[in-house]
Amino acid sequence: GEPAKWVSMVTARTPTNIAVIKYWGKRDETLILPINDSISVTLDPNHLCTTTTVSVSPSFDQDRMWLNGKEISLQGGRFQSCLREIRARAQDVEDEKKGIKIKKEDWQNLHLHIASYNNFPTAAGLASSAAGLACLVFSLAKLMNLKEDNSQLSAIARQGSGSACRSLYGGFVKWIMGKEDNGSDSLAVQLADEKHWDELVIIIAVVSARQKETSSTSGMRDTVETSALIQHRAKEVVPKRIIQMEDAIQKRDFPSFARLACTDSNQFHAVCLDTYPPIFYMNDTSHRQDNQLCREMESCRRNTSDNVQVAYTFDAGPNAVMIARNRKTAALLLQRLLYNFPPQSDTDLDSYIIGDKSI
Ligand code: 2P0
Repeated sequence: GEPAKWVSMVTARTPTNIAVIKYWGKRDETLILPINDSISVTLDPNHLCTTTTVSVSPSFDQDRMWLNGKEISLQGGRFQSCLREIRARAQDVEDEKKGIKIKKEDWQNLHLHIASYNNFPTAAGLASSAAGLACLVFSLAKLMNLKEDNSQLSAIARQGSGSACRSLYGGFVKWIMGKEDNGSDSLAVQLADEKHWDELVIIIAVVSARQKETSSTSGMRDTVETSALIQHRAKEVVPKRIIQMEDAIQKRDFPSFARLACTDSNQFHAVCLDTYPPIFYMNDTSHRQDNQLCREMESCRRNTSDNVQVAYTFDAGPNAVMIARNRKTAALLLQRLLYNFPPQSDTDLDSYIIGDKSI
């Protein structure tokens, strides 16, 4: 008779990550291999996360994907690279109760349905691709019973979007650029888990939830082709900062952490400005916040002998990400922000997102 029809499903949730030493520039566009190491903080999964359900059934006749309820194409080279890499590592799956028995070679012919939701604005420079691709790779790896650990999975997620590789771990994460041409050693490692420095609080000022104008992919391509400053950054500046940042994280040295994060963010935006044609990710509101945050950091440093309380970083979009030293500082910071930058529907400042650092 008819073979039993079944559906096997896995749901996973992955937070986004915020780089404190930035990734900007590739040495290989297809494999997504970067020109420098980077370090990030993974947010807790209650804010800014992607939830993805992947399912497989013999009744599915093609791979399909929905993002926030709308069907999207899976034809892009990056999706296909991830799917190919995962299928190549798929294992036998057996669930007697549900009558599911999949041999590893069957995965080549079985089709997938993927449904993904972001709980934050897509492509507004809030690293939606990081959480999305990390979640896709992780949930598919569970569905297909892969034996690879999270670092090995991160090298697959990397081929979907560079920053995605850092979302496979919580806490503080380093993406090692690697030396190999085939990308096998370009992967993420956890520097410290989510409990290591759990008094930090992250506040994101959503200056604009609109789609950004320059995609990271084309922006960093233009930078590598035209900026002289990027070579200096990748070869001279970042290698030293990576060592210093690892040390600051390990010692929970907030003043060093803050200084490194802020100067690295500013150099990233300087490199964008050094690109031809120049890339402007920050708008007037971000620049005003940047100025104010800089001034506050400076006055903290002068008045209280290096007792800096807040770090900030701006990604490939206008939104400010602030990292407060503890909950008390976060409460004070938020009061000042709400006073100086009140959220109003008739301005371009929409809201604040507050999250703990931990996963
Ligand atoms: C980062 N950004 O380290 C840096 C800082 C934006 C500014 O990683 O082409 O979306 O998919 O590898 O990962 C954004 O770049 O670019 C990014 P692709 P991705 O978080």
